[in-house]
Amino acid sequence: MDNIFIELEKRDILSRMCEKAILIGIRESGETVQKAESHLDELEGLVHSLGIPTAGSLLVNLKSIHPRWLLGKGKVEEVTQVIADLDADLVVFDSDLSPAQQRNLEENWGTAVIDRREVILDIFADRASTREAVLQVALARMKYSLPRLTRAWTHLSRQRGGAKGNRGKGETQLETDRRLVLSKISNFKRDLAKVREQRDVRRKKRLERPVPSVSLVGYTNAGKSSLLNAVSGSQVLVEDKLFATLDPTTRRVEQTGGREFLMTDTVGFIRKLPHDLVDAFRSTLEEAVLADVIIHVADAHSHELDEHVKVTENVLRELGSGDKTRLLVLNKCDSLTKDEREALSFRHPRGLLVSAHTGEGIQTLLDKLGARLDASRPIVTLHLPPDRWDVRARLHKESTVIDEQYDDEGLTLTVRLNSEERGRLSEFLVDV
Ligand SMILES: Nc1nc2c(ncn2[C@@H]2O[C@H](COP(=O)(O)OP(=O)(O)OP(=O)(O)O)[C@@H](O)[C@H]2O)c(=O)[nH]1
Ligand SMILES: [Mg+2]
Repeated sequence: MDNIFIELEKRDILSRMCEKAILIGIRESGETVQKAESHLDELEGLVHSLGIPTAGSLLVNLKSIHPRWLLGKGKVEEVTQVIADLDADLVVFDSDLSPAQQRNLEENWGTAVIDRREVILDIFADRASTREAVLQVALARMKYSLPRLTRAWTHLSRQRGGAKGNRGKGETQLETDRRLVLSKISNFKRDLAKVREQRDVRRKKRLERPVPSVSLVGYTNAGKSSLLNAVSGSQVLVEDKLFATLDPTTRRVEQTGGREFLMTDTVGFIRKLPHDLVDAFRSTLEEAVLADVIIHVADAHSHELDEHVKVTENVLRELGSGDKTRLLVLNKCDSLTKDEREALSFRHPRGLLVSAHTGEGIQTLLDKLGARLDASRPIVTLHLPPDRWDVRARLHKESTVIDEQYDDEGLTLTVRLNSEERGRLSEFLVDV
């Protein structure tokens, strides 16, 4: 393998080699301490998801950005002391670091330094299991690493006995490395296109039977997979970890009254989700937002509920589904006090209080969902003459038949049809 890819791989597993992390939260001007602290808590959750224990954390008021280190010189020295006191080998920033800042801080502190984006990329890399997810994450990682190649090269040249006097050679090498990575990126894109083609074929197959579709979207850890399990009685992986789900999982849900729908659980969102990841997962997410109804699941117990709702709405808008109607589910209501419930209902009058754990509110959710789906597929009556049994066969295969009655003149069917089907079968429609 080319050296550059070995270097990149080393970088990819860097955080996994670390044993004790210090977290640095940045309080931006105008941000409350409480909000900055809950962002820091979220970062701790992310780092924990990587399996790295946190030894300590610092909240820094950032008045101005120091181009070399992001932090001011005094702060950098303060952190040096904290690292020594706690014997940490990793420093994690909640905000983005430029490649140069990252390199300067690593050299200064003698520890690994990563930012929030890299943590999220690492988690996604750990979780990815299907070929599509693996490729998507690898692509996002490469794009993240490309501008950081200078740093990879610095490490490499040091190993080879110092960069001094070698500078010219180093830069030529850097160019070659860049080209190698770019060509790897285009290979990934080609492989991804192939995998997506296969998924499209599977999706089209599903669409041959026009069962309505519902997707679950929302902030990570909101309880989307739990809700899918509660509604469909299945056993999708549920974990108290951020980004437990990366690949969309679809389940068929059948209800009484001839209602059925496909419900898809999907990757969760998070604030400052790296753009490369949104891009990488765009095709999987777009499929989710194409659903007939979108259920936005939020964790009602979280202090940051409103921010989570906003982040999710923003990503949905970015994916082009900002105006599609959706149901807001305020999950985990079993953990709320009576007062909290009232306050929440006041703040989110349209939100449905639900608990995937106790089942509270699930029936109401299904009723609302049913009403939305029914509105798009009303019940109609069709009458088929005896020579059109082919239509009957097709209806049974492709639609939801609720009832059928034979008589002397043929067959009367009660069916649910969407507008496209109603148009196609208009000659058989009976006015009732
Ligand atoms: N108390 C309570 N906890 C819940 C409820 N629903 C889910 N949880 C917990 O919340 C955590 C996350 O649940 P998941 O269903 O994995 O959440 P998710 O939205 O699929 O998360 P990602 O796949 O990581 O985006 C788990 O620890 C669940 O047990 C609920 O109704 N009440
Ligand atoms: Mg999940």
